Amino acid sequence: MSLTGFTRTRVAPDHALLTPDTFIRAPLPGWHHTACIVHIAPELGARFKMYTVEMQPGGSGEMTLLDIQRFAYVLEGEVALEVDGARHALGAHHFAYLPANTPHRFTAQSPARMIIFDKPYQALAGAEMPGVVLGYEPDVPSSPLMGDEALQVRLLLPDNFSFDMAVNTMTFAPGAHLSLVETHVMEHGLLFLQGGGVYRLGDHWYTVQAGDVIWMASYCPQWFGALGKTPSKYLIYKDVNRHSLELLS
Ligand code: UGY
Ligand code: MN
Repeated sequence: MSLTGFTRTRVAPDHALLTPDTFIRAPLPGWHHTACIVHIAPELGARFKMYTVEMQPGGSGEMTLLDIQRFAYVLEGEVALEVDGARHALGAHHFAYLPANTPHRFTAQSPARMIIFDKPYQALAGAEMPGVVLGYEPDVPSSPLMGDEALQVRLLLPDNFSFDMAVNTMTFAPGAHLSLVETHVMEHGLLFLQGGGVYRLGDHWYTVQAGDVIWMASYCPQWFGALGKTPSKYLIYKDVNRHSLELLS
């Protein structure tokens, strides 16, 4: 309960920091016995949707829209995923990518939380359609970002032109930081998984911590420095591998 009217949440034209004290829960089509917290959406200026689903045991989720691909990352609890006639058990840190127009159903086996990224798929002439991807984040090999061993990146989706989105984790050793103020055409949706530090977004510096969500619009200058004595880690979405000239038509 806020008695002061204070929050770290900030919404600007090219970025947003959304902290858990300001989250609002609501139903969404396709999700049953599930509360949804929409963090990032076209209403904010984004070209994708990022939301948390809080599922009761037996709660379920399906795709109700055409041509929308989905990436789901389990934060907590046990979830069964039925897709292509098979049933998969997903626990914390398991993830699933469902290509557009792939019927599927998530069913919570316990109280469960997942973070979801939904995005219209942009097919590319000459590239194969992507397939279903399932994985467990700790099993994905990591590599240093730009040669910095203190900053490890895991690519959760294959790095090829079939995919028009990437979802990665980035783990910063205490004191590690991005080596430049990145300013790029890709937009981001980010969830802090652990630790915290200082995030520069545009001309603002924010303290951030586990549970926070950040939206970075295309070209939003961005930099992060990790604070504390334990590693900091975030899950980060970006759009990749496509020309954006269709936005002109
Ligand atoms: O992949 C990225 O663009 C990433 N390095 N950005 C970020 O962490 N803000
Ligand atoms: Mn970036």
